[in-house]
Formats: sequence, structure tokens, C-alpha cells
Amino acid sequence: MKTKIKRLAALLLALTMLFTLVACSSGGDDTNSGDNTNSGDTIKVGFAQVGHESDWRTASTKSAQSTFSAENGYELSFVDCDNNTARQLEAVRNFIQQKMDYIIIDPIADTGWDTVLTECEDAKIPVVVIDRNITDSDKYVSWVGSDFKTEGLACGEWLAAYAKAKGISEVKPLVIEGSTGASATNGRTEGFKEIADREGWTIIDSQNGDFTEDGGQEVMESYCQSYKGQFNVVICQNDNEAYGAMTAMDNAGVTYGVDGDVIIVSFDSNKRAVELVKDGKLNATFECNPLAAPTVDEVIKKLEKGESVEKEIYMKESWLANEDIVPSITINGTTHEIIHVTDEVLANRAY
Ligand code: GYE
Repeated sequence: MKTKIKRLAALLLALTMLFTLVACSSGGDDTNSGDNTNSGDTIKVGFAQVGHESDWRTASTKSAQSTFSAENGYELSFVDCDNNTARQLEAVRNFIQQKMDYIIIDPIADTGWDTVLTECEDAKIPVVVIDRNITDSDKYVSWVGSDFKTEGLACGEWLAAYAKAKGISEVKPLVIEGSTGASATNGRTEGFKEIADREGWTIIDSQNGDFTEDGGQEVMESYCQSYKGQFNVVICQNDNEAYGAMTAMDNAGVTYGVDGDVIIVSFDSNKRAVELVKDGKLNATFECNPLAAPTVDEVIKKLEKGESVEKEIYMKESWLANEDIVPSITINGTTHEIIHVTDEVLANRAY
């Protein structure tokens, strides 16, 4: 009997100590309130980023890091998925385990998402998709990004008008595509092809340059060997591929740009590309705006207040060219200005 009482007393003592400990630690948190690292007020966001393949991606990452900062009330877990779809799924699953308040995904590929998004839904973690699209699931609250098909259509419409204005009778394009499976690649390819088919152009070849400078150079080196003298246009699905393609053409003795034999254009329109347009090395560039994070922040703030959000939000973008001979193009009934790149336009580029 005595031992039983002793055991009970020891248990009570242990429990009291445990409660005191818990009380002390939560008391500690309270004393820290007002500090913006207080996890009670902080919104925990996990961002599964595509990788670090391009200047566009760097701008997107920087924008996310400065938007989802501690001083803006966030705790950001950033994962660079290095263009690896398995790694990206794993990152999202880790975010679920870590009980994030929100998960942001820039999907490397547009399919393969329904299972993991169902897991997010079951865990009651809202997902915001940024930049590229997901086409096999709608289990996300909002998507903020670009209309990639319109970008491809814009490129085609501009080229058709430019070729007419310049009296180029035969347009013979080569395409350097972005990464396979990315909605940015699919949309740009589809949009450009639609105009090529309408105009009766034959796309000589269309290969994957993986949205990188090295990839663009490699594809262009092989194009220069295989199609010497047979092409007069190179469509690069991002700026970095264009930089690589220029190196390959320099090495192969092919001239390009406003004074060259080959028209070269890019998508993204980072400052470096806009500068190349101004210098006439690139004929035109079709913007894809990487600064979507502040809009995602607005979406999250609305969700925090229990307000409804739009399922799709499109970024504003513009098209830029060296020469002032195609003032505008019309896509699906909407007329868009083609911006002639001047020093002032270049100075005002945000990224
Ligand atoms: O064009 C390219 C990047 O998804 C829109 O990915 C983005 C694309 C962008 O690597 O530079």
C-alpha cells in the first residue's frame, strides 16, 4: 500500500513538473509577441519552385523571396526542385508533413498532379499555382500566371507582319523549344504553329533546348550543321536559349538580328534580352512576366480574410521589337501595341 502511495506521489510530481514546463514555454512565446517571427501570426508558406534554369526563373525566385519575407508576415520554405518532377512531388508532400498554411507550386510539368493535390486538399492546405499550368487537376484555389498560347500567337502574328513589311517572301523557321511537358512550352509551340499553319510556313525543326543557355547553344549547333542555308528565322522559347543560339550562330558564321540573314526572337524579355533587342541583335522579344508573387500575396491575404478568390489570374505582358515597322498586332480581336525599344524603354525594365 505504502509503495502504491509513493508511486502515485511520484507520478503527480512528474505531471506537475511537465505542466510547469509547458506553461513556461508557452509563456516564453507570449513574451515574444510583437516580434514578427512569432509563429502564431506568421503565415507558413512552402514554395516548390521549378529550378534555376534561366534568368526568368531567377527573377521569379527573387520576387517570391522578397514577397514572402518575415517582414511581410511570412515564413517561407523554398525548395528548388532542379527541374525534377519526382523531387517536386516530394517537396509538396514534405510541405504537407510540415503543416504549411499554404503551398505554392510552379509545376515543372502540367500533368501528374491529381493525387498529390488531393493529399493537400485532405490536409486542408490551400494550394496556389504560380506561372505554369496544371492541366490534369483543378484541386487548387487559384492560379497566377501567363497565357502561353497567346505569347506564341503574338510571336507568329508579329513575324507574319514583319515578313510582309520587309518583303520576305518565304519564312523558314526553326524552333528551339522549352522543357518538354512544361505548359509554357506547350502554349508557345501551339500558338506559333497555329499562325505558321495559317501562313503556310513549314517549321523546319523544333527541338528541346530545356530553357537553358547551354541547351539553346547545343540545339542551334546541330541546326547549323543540319540545315545550313535553309533557315531564315530562329524562334527561341526563352531568352537564355537565344543567348546560346547566338553563340552557336557566331561560331558557325551565321549572321542574325536586324542586319543579319536570320531573324531571331525570344520569349521572357529579361532586361538583358531587351538590351539585345535595342542593339538589334535580337529582332523581337515577347514578354512573360515573372513577378507574380505579389499577386499571390494578395490571393493569400484574401483567403486569410475568408474572402473568395479568382480561379485564374493573368499577368500583364508586352511585346517588344527593334524596328518600328509593325506598330501593333491583333490577337483574338484584341489589338496589342508592339513596343519599339528605346533607351527609355530599356531603363524602365523592372527585371
Ligand atoms: O519562360 C523560362 C523558364 O515557366 C514561363 O520557364 C516559365 C518559363 C520561362 O525557365 O525562362
